[in-house]
Amino acid sequence: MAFNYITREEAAEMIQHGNTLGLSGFTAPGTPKSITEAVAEKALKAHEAGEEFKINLFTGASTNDHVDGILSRNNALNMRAPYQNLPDLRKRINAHDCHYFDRHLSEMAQEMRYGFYGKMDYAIIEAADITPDGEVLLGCGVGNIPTYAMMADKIFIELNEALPKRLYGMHDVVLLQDPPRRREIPIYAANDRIGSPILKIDPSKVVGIVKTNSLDGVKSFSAVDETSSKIGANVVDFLVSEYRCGRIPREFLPLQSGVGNVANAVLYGLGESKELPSFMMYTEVIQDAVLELMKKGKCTFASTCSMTFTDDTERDLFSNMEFFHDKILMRPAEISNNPEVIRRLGVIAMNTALEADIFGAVNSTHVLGTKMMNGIGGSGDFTRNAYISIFSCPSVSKGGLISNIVPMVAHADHSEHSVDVLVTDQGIADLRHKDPVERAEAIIENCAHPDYRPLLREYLKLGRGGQTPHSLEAAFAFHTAFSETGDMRNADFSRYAK
Ligand code: 0RQ
Repeated sequence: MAFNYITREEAAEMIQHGNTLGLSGFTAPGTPKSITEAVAEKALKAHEAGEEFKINLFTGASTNDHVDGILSRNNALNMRAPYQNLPDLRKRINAHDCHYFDRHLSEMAQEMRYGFYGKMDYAIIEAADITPDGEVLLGCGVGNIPTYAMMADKIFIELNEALPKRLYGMHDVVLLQDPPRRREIPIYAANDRIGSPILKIDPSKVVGIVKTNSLDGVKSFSAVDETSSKIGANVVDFLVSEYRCGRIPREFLPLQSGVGNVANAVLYGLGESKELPSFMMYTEVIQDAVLELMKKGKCTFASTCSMTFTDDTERDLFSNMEFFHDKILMRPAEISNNPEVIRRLGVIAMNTALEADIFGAVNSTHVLGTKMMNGIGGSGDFTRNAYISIFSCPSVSKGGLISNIVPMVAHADHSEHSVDVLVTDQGIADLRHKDPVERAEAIIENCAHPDYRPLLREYLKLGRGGQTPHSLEAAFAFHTAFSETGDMRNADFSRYAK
């Protein structure tokens, strides 16, 4: 079938106020870069003319400035799910200009198929190539596009000429059957392939192809700072000691790692370790550090949903495809983050917390309990099902005004039932095999910043009995002190004394 090549403005012309769109990609890679900009411009003109114009948007995870950035600045998002990480959108969400619902990334696609979220008008797919009969070679991230492409009434393709055709073979595209007919997912090792190298779509649904030509534009990380490198070293020490005493098998286990500086520092630390063997990853994103580890032979394979590489690393990959091609497989989010597979493979999960409490509950999403930061992302998918689940964060933020170890988290994303190990720049608290008070002692003594240890010890003594001796009156004294005085160190527990 001959496709229609159109401009991004012609595509945007077709998209109407109230339409629901589903995009390919996961983080910036694989995410469209052009049509949504024209939609944002259309929204701006409509608003200037006093007309309503907002769309509903489903993605794989976070996106890029061409999507969440400009659409938010132009107030063109009515509803957004399942994850985001850009300041412009964060502002809209916290001001209630955009209805955001934050879902476990492994669940988004199936819930869309179950009919929980209504109909989808358009899917926009970034492609490296497309054949006339609808075989799409995807870009550097998959996300939920197999489901969105199947559900959407119409499809736009963004054919990105910067993507090499040699990406063929680096995708494992699968569409799961839904209950009660779902079967097991036959992945028994991180490098098992179960699906197709291409996404098959109905070519009659394609209403236009827009050409683009740009890399994914992932921002570089700042150099690993002292705190991140201490956290990274502590995580590596923990893994080495587990390995030494045989609680991790000799051939090691696949790793999952979140995004950001700490995740990068941990991976570089693992690369330096002489004692740990080479390993595979079963994760949702791979960052620059993973490519370095592959060059060193330390990481032998990565199953992921996206290659979240900075542009320089993306260029490095594209010019060394012979070396990397068979070492990376990109899968849909419902496979990369699938609880069944994570538990079967024994994935070691490493994620970042905003704050953790002395009993081991973790807040990953809400700054000081109320303001949405990014979302739960894939952290819940991995944490709940991991062989060992590790959370890390700096012991303090904002120069010490905020303790990231608090009496009680102001919002709970991961309960103490799922968190095995907590790591900060101060040290490691192994929470396994410990009752709540033992966990609190380990977290206060090993993970809290020394400035906050006396206050946390005082809080623990205030508890009014029970297995988890919280003081419900004083549980948010740190947060209250911060909102009243700008410094959690001003928490005053004397007023709660028995
Ligand atoms: O603020 O930017 O103004 O300096 O929060 O903190 O320490 O740089 O942490 O960038 O690694 O993000 C949990 C948000 C951590 C992230 C979270 C302030 C701090 C700073 C950022 P500034 P850091 P990171 C894989 C798995 C959920 C999703 C997930 C996340 C800013 O890791 O979104 O795990 N996780 N996905 O100063 C107030 C506190 C604070 C605080 C830090 N307790 N109170 N502010 N900050 N702690 C990825 C995917 O799912 C795709």
